[in-house]
Amino acid sequence: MTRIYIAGHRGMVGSALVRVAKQRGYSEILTRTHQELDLLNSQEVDKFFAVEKPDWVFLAAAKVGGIYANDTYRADFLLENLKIQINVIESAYKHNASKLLFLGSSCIYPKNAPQPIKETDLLTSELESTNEPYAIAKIAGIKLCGAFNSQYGTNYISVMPSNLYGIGDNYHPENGHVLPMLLRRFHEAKLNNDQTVTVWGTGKPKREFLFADDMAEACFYLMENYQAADIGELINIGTGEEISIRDLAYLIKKVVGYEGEIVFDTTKKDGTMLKKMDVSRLEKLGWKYKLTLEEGIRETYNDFINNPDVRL
Ligand code: GFB
Repeated sequence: MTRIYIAGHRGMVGSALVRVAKQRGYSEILTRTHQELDLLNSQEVDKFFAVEKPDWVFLAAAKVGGIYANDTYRADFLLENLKIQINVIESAYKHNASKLLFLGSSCIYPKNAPQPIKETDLLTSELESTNEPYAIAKIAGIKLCGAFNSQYGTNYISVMPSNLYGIGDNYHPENGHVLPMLLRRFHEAKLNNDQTVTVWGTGKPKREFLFADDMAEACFYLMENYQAADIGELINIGTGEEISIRDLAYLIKKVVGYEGEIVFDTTKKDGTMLKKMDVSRLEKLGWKYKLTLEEGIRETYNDFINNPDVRL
């Protein structure tokens, strides 16, 4: 039976990977909390791999956050993500993991990349400043996986998801991503009978959103059916559909049932204006997303309401 290690299992993507692994019948699923295994500590990581010897590794552990967190904690985002990636990828090699899936992000692509963004657009022009440290760390992870594959014949796959949302997201009032932050803000405005809800920026930027459990299905689909050689250096995972932040806000307003007004705080940064990905390569490999954005937001809102601890 394949022994699977899911690094970052308590995060939104990691917990979706655990759910999907169980649904697909995997029984040897290794997970460690931050207290049990500090992924920033190379000795601890090496010892874990030496003892547990996982066959497959899903590297979903990372320091993540929205535009404000990325732009504020620039050194932390670069340093911690480089350390996590180097420790896990090197130990996977040293202890003969047969396959590894590395989770990147659509923010690795140039801020003015032609739309929809293709995998070949990587490093063709400058990055978006607000999340450049995170993007550089993720690009380094992609390049490290590719370098191991070329020098040592390993089978490491790098996947680039669009903006993700879903069960167990981070609802931090400052450091979260746009969708969970707006969901929480509209919910609290409804409870408090607030007249208005503020949305950051102009509302003009567009984003592509993928439900985390759809993303987890795509990860297992690729790991079960393809090798790194079939996929190339990286592959986009998304819906290929985009929505403006403004329209997203009105959609969330509808799902939450908030009756007040929406105002835009243009003193806050917009970040990248467009981030729609070309997902045709993944579709050719036989995978397509399931949940529409409205269905996904409704499921996420139910999780938010029924699990108050996600708001911590
Ligand atoms: O999810 P988000 O913070 O990050 O989306 P990015 C930011 C966009 O949503 C900007 C607008 O245009 C913001 O102005 N926005 C509106 C808000 N209201 C809010 C709000 O209340 N909170 C937030 N956070 N944004 C991230 C990268 O970029 O994309 C990460 O920073 C990662 O590293 C992620 O790559 C996928 O989409 O701009």
